[in-house]
Amino acid sequence: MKTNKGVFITFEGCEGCGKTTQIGLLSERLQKANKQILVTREPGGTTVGEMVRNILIGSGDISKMCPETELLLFAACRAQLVREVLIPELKKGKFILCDRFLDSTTVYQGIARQLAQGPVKAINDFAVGNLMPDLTIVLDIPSEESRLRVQRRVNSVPDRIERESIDFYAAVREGYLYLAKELPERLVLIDGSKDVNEVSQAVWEAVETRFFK
Ligand code: T5A
Repeated sequence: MKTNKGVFITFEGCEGCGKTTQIGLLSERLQKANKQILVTREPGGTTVGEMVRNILIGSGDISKMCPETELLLFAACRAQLVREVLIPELKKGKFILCDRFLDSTTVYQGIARQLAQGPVKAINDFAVGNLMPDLTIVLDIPSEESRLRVQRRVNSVPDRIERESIDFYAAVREGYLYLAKELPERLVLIDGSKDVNEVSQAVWEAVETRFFK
């Protein structure tokens, strides 16, 4: 059921796939089209969410965190973001661009961490209520490229999840490819290894086709 009059677009993909870059470029194009934009992210986007983000991917030693705890903390951030920000802002008619949403949990905790799909889906459903993205852009890059982009980042130490093995990166990529195949009506798969401008054009075409034609 659609509970809003705005447009909710999420960006997904593995580490360093270019979500932040593409959200910035899409935001510029939408502003030129006189749309009201809100950019947000997960985990985070609210005071509570940013505090939980610090636990999840901050610098504290949480090497003992089990996958179940991780799942619940990501879901807690999402529940807060949905109710505090997304629903009210969509009701105002905004275009919301969100860096990650429930598909990240399905892929990272469900597929890559191998938690049981049933509980992951139930917790995801509980966190989002009935709010689903109108469109999800999945930026696909090879796992090796993903790792290289993380390592090349200046002034940034890889976080706990970014320090995972290449097998974990590969499982994340495969997870997104699987989801894009399963849910073609919502997920659009875009080759994120192309030049930034080419990727941006592909993102724009996906948005234009859905919301401006
Ligand atoms: N997570 C999150 C879960 O496990 N479960 C969940 O439910 C949720 C919500 C979040 C972490 O939490 C996990 C997933 C993540 O591990 P984060 O810090 O928010 O961590 O990091 P990411 O979402 O992974 O985002 P990044 O900032 O690492 O990457 P982006 O935003 O995808 O990529 P971007 O735009 O910053 O680009 C990365 C680099 O690549 C270059 C950029 O210049 C930059 O240097 N680049 C390109 N280079 C070549 N060609 C292109 N087309 C390029 N586009 C960008």
